[in-house]
Amino acid sequence: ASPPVMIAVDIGASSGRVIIGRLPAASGQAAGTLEMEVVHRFPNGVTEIDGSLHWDAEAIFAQVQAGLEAAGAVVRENGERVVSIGIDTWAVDYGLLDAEGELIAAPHAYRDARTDAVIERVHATVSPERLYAIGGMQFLPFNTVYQLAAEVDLAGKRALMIPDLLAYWLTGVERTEETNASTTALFDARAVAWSPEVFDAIDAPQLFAELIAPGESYGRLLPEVAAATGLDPAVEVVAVGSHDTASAVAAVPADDEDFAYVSSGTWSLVGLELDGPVLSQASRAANFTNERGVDGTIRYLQNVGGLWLLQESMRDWAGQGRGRELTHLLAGAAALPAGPVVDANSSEFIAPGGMAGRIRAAVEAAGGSLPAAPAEPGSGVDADQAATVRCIMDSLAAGYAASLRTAAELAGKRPAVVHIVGGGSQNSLLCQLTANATGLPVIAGPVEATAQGNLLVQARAAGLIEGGLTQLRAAIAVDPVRYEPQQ
Ligand code: ADP
Ligand code: LRH
Repeated sequence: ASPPVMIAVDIGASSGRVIIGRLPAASGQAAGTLEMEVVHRFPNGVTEIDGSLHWDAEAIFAQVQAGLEAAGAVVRENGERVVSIGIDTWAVDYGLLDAEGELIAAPHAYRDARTDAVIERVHATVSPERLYAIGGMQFLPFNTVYQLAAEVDLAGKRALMIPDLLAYWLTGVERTEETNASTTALFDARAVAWSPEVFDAIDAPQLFAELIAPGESYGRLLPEVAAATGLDPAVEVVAVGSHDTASAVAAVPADDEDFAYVSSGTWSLVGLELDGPVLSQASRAANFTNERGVDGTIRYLQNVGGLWLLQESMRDWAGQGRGRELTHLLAGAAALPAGPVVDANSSEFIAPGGMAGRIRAAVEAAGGSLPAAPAEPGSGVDADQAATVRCIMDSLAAGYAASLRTAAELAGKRPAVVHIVGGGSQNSLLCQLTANATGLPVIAGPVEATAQGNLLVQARAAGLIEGGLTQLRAAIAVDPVRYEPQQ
């Protein structure tokens, strides 16, 4: 029989990839190790339409189809067989469908400011305390509950979260994957079900589709999708931790010791894996979230501003004609001593644009300073750029350490190690600063943890691997780099 493979569609806020995963059979006692082949990469980002920020979902879907077509070609060439496709993306955003099941408009992106006007109104009908007691969500201005409250007319409409929208376009089946549903603040963390109370409070119909858990199948490919991609119509689209962070945490290469993690990409998601939610007032006051993970775990974590601050600073400099390579910027920052820090968690950094200037302003507001931009930019990394990048790294490391300390206190845990996964795990300055700030060893990698978590859940659904997260984690491909805390 032809060897089975899985396809991961993993789309972050800054880029997407389509990856073929193979899980060779275990030999003797040792579990097999996941092998990955990236067949398609594409940039992602928000699009401004009439002054507000959106995702071009149709363009993203075209990239997904292109990736599936590329994967299909590789698989045919190798004489393999695709058993399933799994999709993960960022959380909280959704597309609205009309009565015919057509997408009404490009989905709003979470960095859009439209919720500013409604948050107080929502809190007047359902208090932040009550919202937390139900959903256990960190207050973030873009939580789905506020986005829905900002919609003008929801009558007769249906909503699908972004990964579910892509799965719907592949299969024609409407479902809401559970880990992502848990990020909406419309979800009851204890009942693991939608919360009618919260929908009522914002006067919205319960417009999301029935829940589906990681490992369950949405259904088979639509004939037209099979024809367009060259894949077999028998291929199933299987739910994974469709919230990218859920898939990333599933692929933290932890062994038995108590661990903390940082899923480091556009955002940094910093926290612990728990068996149950922490819904206490102390937890609310500390603004920790209880997102659902694969296998019913709880991702007890906090969103820290993340490499978005760096991405946006780089975009700024490129616009000024002094774009610099990431590796050069990081080397420039690593050569400097620790400098001023900003609160990377602050909502002042959520919106795009003018980031380097906003960081400078925040440093100055706190009484510090960064070198001025030169009148005549040099050919290499300028002093202000190196100092800004250094500030971002010091601020992220400080933010990680503060979040982890609080998480450990509130959850009554003592993590022995911090795993950093995702694109940021390649940032050795950030990894070392995190070890220093937390006083714990940092284990960096894998870079593509999210895709690995996605593929391993599919592999288990296909019967290629058995067991819980411990067994799945034993199959992760990683050559981790370890950083010891230094003074
Ligand atoms: P997302 O899934 O949110 O789009 P990723 O996990 O792909 O994000 O991480 C993207 C980030 O990874 C970039 O913003 C960049 O800072 C970092 N990164 C990518 N490549 C490297 C590298 N070679 N060295 C250091 N950092 C890197
Ligand atoms: C990371 C992420 C994060 C969410 C944010 C919207 O990609 O999914 O977990 O909070 O995007």
